[in-house]
Amino acid sequence: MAHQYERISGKLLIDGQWRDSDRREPNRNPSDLSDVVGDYAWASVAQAEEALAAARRALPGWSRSNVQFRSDILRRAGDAILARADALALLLAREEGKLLRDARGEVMRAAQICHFFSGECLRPPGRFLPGLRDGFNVIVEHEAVGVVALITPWNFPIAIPAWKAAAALAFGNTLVLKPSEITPGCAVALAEILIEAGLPAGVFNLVNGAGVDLGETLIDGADAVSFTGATPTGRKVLERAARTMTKVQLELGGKSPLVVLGDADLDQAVDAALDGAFRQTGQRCTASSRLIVVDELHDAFVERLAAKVAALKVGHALDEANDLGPVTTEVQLAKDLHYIETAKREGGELLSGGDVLERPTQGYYLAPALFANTTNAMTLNREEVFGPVVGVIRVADLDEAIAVACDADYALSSAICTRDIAAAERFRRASRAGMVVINGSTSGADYHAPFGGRAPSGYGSREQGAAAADFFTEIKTTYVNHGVLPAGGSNPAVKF
Ligand code: TXE
Repeated sequence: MAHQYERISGKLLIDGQWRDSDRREPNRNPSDLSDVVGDYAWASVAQAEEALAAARRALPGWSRSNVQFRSDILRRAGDAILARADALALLLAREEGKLLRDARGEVMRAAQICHFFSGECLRPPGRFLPGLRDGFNVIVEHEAVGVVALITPWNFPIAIPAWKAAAALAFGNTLVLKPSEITPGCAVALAEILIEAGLPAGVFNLVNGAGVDLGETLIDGADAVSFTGATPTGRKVLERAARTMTKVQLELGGKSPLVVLGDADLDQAVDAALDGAFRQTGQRCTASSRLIVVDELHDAFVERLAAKVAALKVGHALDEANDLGPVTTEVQLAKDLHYIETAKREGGELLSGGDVLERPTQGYYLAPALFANTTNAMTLNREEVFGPVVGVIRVADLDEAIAVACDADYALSSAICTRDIAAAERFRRASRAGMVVINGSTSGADYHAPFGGRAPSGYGSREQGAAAADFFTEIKTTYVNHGVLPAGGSNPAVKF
């Protein structure tokens, strides 16, 4: 029977048991507020503590489990996600408002990540070194960090939990996942899939609820916390973690520049801007949220982009004819409208959109907004909107473009459209961002490459690919005195 997530009665997963709680909250579909996607148990602090204790009990067994055993579980989980891709995509589109085709792409990414880390189980980093002292060998092992708390945002409700959890599990950690209380459905589905794939009780625990209520307990009780969310929230996580010296990995906000030079392929640059700024309703931390265009191409670029933005169809996430779904929450919609009014007040010229839209079903629909004549000093270009609201900044040349691009309080991603490879290299070297794209939008990362940015867009190790081992393992250097002396030149023990 094809798997269906008609209406989830979301429970907590603690020590292998699905548990209810005293508090339950409904989640509604931002495309159609009459559609209750599910009602979910919200964990108490005591239940978060129970989950941490379960993960602690499961750690000795899991961290020293057979790597093929671990690898098989992650492979089965990836297979199960693929088998349920349509049902998971429908659930994701209903709870987050992401277009169904984008939701399906995110589900596929979650499956690919599970398969990738299934392989990483078998090749953890580590080295064997000959000892400097006669009779010694040196083993450099990467062990599990321990109990890890994963705190995730609402904009990628299955991919981000998957890319944190699969990496954590691959390297022998046990974990407590606290998804965004706005989109818990996919996290519940992921937990079901991992349990069915054979995860022993207590290895993976799920506590839903407000991070402001559960965050401190999770940070205090874990050996490490991997957090993705807004920069101000990330700062609170870091401050709290300092008290217990909990290891911290933060993936935070962005204000990523897309630079367009005069020799760029105009259609490619416009499509990169349209995708990077507005796809997924602009709710991506790597969104191209500042469009920096040199005089030579500025007017043609703005004219063509404005026409494409005006033509974007905004509507129900399940209607494949649409280009954008709704904004995910009422709070986010209000934030988007605030930045639109502020940009107008500060002198930006609104070329398209900016209005709340009425649709057959009640939801949070916003016409994507494009501003021209904006400056890098405007609030719109200083602060993260995290919505379909973007400004164009006009510059004279590459030098000014680089100066404006680098003048930001974020450093997550950046991009440049140009045919001039020397200009691209100058931009790449100058960018402080953790990720750079040449001739494309600032969004769209590969799961086998490091993902993330510099502070204040990130803190600690990068995620994904082989870089994930930096956060999810701790190095242990072991000196073995086996006593077999060298046949040739020797180096008698030197006290150090
Ligand atoms: O963030 P929030 P949201 C950024 C994105 C935007 C924001 C949107 O750019 O700024 O995140 O996501 C929990 N202690 N990124 O609204 O509010 C909360 O319950 C501990 C960047 O979700 O920060 C949720 O589970 N936890 C990113 C999670 O933190 C707390 C990609 C995030 O919530 C807490 C995605 C607290 N005090 C979004 N308060 C990237 N760079 O990759 C809340 N939470």
